[in-house]
Amino acid sequence: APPAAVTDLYTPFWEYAVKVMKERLPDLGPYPIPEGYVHKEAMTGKGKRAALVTTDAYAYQTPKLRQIRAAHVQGGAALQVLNYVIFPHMNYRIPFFGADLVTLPGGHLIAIDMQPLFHTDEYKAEFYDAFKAVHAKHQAVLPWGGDFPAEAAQFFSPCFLWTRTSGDEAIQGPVFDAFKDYLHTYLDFVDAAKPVSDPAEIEAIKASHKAYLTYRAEKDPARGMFLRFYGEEWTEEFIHGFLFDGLVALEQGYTPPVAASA
Ligand code: DBV
Repeated sequence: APPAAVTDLYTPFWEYAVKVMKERLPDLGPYPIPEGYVHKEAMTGKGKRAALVTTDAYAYQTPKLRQIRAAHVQGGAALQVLNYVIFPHMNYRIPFFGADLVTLPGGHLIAIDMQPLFHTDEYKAEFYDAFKAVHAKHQAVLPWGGDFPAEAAQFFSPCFLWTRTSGDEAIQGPVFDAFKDYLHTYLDFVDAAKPVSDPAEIEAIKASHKAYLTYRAEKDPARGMFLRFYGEEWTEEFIHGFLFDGLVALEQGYTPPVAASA
């Protein structure tokens, strides 16, 4: 018989990320999570198919990184999600870190990227040229994930790692290896990042964050799942009040913090 599917594939990813962030981001501190959204559970299905689905939220920040957050959904071997995004403060040109690690009854869907703010040649040279060979190495051992919504293409980088696969070994081996490389490279960007002070450039960065946040909040592929499990009020607050809360921040007059030393 095939080995029983692993019911907790993504905890090692998140534990690794927290360990590395604690090592590499000395200013790491907690980021507030709205009351009642740290942990949620509900029963789904009936009879023999009844199962508990839990969602846990985690969040941090640093002087350069406005919000580092993750949502971890666990409902047995056929329902596991770790969605992990880092949103820099809007006076830095660095990309977003984005990982969407999804296991559903049909298999695993994995998206890992450092999502660009701009699509200029200069931006590509700054952040992606040096990493292209690493991306190619990882993508070569994972089947390309196929079509994704055309609208989403503008939010991915030339180093978008995208796979649909089955078998837990692929997650524990090549996907985990790729995740580590992307996270370390991203933290290299954070180390090197210098604040932007030109108001016009800050406005351009804010506009790019706004477009990304708007797309992701409106098109969140998890909305249907969350609605089924936890209802509308919880779902919309989780999406707008936590997962993509930068939109609210911008509406409320967000301005990037003044850097202590440039
Ligand atoms: N995706 C999220 C959050 C999730 C989540 C916050 C906490 O942004 C889970 C949960 N993603 C999730 C689920 C699915 C996907 C799919 C449950 C499966 C939905 C389904 O099949 O029912 C990358 N995630 C996807 C898809 C892509 C991504 C391309 C396939 C969507 C499709 O085919 O319609 N990451 C995702 C994405 C962006 C990103 C769309 C856009 C910038 O960064």
